[in-house]
Amino acid sequence: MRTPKSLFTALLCALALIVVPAGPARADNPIVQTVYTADPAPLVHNGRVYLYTGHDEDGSTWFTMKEWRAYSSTDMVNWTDHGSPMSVATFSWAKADAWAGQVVERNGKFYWYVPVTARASGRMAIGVGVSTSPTGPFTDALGRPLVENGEIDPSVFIDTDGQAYLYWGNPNLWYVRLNTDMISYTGGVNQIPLTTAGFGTRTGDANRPTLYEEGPWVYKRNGLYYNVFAAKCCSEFIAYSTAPSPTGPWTYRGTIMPTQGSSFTNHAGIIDYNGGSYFFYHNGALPGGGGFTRSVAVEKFTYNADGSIPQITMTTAGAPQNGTLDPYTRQEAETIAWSSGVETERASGGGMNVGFVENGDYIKVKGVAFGSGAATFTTRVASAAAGGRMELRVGSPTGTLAGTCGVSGTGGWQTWTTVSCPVGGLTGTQDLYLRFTGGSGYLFNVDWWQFARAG
Ligand code: FUB
Repeated sequence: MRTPKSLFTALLCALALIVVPAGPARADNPIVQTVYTADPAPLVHNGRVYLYTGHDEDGSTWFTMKEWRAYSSTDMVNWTDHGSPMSVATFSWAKADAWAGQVVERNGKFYWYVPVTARASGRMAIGVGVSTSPTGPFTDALGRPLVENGEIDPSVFIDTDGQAYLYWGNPNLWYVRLNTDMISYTGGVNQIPLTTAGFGTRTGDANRPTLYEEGPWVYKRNGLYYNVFAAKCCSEFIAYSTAPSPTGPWTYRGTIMPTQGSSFTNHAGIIDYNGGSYFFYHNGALPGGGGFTRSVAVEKFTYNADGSIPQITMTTAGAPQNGTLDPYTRQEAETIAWSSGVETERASGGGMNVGFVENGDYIKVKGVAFGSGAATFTTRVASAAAGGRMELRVGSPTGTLAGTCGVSGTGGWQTWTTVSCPVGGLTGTQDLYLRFTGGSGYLFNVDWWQFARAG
């Protein structure tokens, strides 16, 4: 038996019904609508952006987080869901709290540094997952914590000379010099002095005289070292410091993102990709969202000429699309710019599929380059129920109908078949909506789709 759709999804459906019909194309922030996500950690690898997040459980009243999630994109608006490649259960010595981590690649292996609560001590510790693929699965690299001092939020950075550093901490700020194996360190655990010159001045909290709170994100650009962090509490804002070396001395440089967005925490990750700079953060923007039900979002920005970072404001529009999506190659159904009602799950044949689809749910795929025209749509579907219809619409969920594919029952939610239908009017670059219609209950699952060109 499949579980009923979550309260979260029901709220999202309700919002979609109120806001979406006949309106303009929806904004694309937050990035993920199928679950609550938090603590973004982007990674650029082989021309693709991988986005690692935490997962706030529906209805949380604390940071109730059991697993991490992974997504990827080449255009910053259509994100492919890779599910959960690592969870608290990956670490046999951990008991809870899949909090903010970061993934780095070295010598073909991907290392995921994460804070979790250690079973034996009950304290926060930093574990390391490892995989040969950016989408996992990840296994415990050590079988024990790499470091354990009760503090959180690891950020890892490999300098141009090959020396890697692991930073972490709340309320303090620590680092170790990682060895090239990325799972051991030399030189002991070092504490970065939290001076007001380095991290700004906080008033009203004698125990925390500087603005540094948590969530460091350390990187180098044009020879300057940046430490972007969550400042003050609560609510947090995002600030940064710079230094001439990875170990300081740090100079406070001011606010990047002011307190905004109905989550009392924020958490930043910054990358350069395809000539642009991108700032990832989280807020409480989805229906039911708040401090413990957060969502990851992204904005594009440009560094000032002197290397300083401009102030960035949360938007619902998000980053502009970087390129277009090719409908003539196979696209995973879980590649989504915006969705309403649907969820994702592991597909029996590997990867993910879209499921829990009900009448009126839809998926938006942004900037689909149809060129001179598409003739046929083909999709891989499964249904343990009676099936339904997949409407292909342009511009909005109620936009012009380009074609309809009928889906029959296949005898199982993972019993897949391929169906095709003719389409018309799909030329140029359009936002494509896959809209699901049919009777009551769950209709069918979708694994992938692809168009064929006219002529
Ligand atoms: O997500 C749990 C904690 O909330 C993170 O570790 C912090 O950075 C804050 O975002």
